[in-house]
Amino acid sequence: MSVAVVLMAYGSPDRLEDVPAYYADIRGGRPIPPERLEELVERYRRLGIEERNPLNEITEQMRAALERELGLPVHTGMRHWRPRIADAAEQALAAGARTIVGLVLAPHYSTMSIGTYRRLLDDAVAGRAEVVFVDRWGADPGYVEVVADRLRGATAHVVFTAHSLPERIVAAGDPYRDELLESSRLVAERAGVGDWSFSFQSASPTGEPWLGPDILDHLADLHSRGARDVLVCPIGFVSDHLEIRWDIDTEAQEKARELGMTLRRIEMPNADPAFVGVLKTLVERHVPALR
Ligand code: FEC
Repeated sequence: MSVAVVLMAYGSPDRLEDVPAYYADIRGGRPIPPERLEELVERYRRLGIEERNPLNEITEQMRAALERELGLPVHTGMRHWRPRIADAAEQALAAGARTIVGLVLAPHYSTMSIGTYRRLLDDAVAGRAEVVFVDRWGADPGYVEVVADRLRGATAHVVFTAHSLPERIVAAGDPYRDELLESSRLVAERAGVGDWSFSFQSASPTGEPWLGPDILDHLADLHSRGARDVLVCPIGFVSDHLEIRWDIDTEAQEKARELGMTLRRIEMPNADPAFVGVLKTLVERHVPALR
């Protein structure tokens, strides 16, 4: 049996000049208001992404570390940038993979996130190998411990966050919000943190309601209830990318400052060996022959 892993992530533009094409990919052909494009270019510029993108380099570090740990080929497949999920699948097949494990660097299932990654991988493989897909891992004890370890001893109010999605997914029975709340509860319990809450972040103005509360409103609410020190734990993300470096470290930080609050956030798992060990175990658990 020849096994390969396709490690999937949202993806980030390689250079500043790639932002228009990257954004067009995210929008899937729907028109982009010019001011929104300018705003996005400016965010990437302020994060220092001109000729190279340190955000994609983190994904590469995770891939290389997982490959080393597993002793199996691991190929990166990006949802919105290069190398594409389809490129990763072709590489795995060309190297003779008969079983392809699909693992997304996002712990919680939603039809709009993990469901889409799964469809992209299945379509790319098109029956030429067996696809074993890891649908969710937000309640995995190893992952819970990696995050809990970053919260132990916290005295500030802990705010768990995750990417928002259009509110209509809840009525459609999507498990995303429930999985996020359960993950937050498990991590808080494991870390011995009693004072915590949850909010969404990074909603897009697409003209329909998105899941809330948004972190910026939530900070104001916490302030009005007397909180002054906040520790943000982005439970729905695992690496330092735009949604962390901009939406939390820049926007939420500014909001906290305006309110006279102190805001810190946990270090993201990135390529921390303990987290790579969690990813390794997830792969092994899904392919019995690897155990
Ligand atoms: O570091 C980077 O350069 C990329 C950071 C990034 C991550 C990420 C994760 C998720 N997104 C999810 C859903 C949506 C939906 C839309 C949407 C829009 C954007 C835009 C940027 C962006 N997202 Fe994102 N997302 C990241 C970046 N995302 C940039 C476009 C600008 C904007 O609208 O603010 C709305 C698309 C539309 O317009 O129709 C929906 C979900 C995740 C978490 C799961 C995952 O990582 O795949 C869900 C990282």
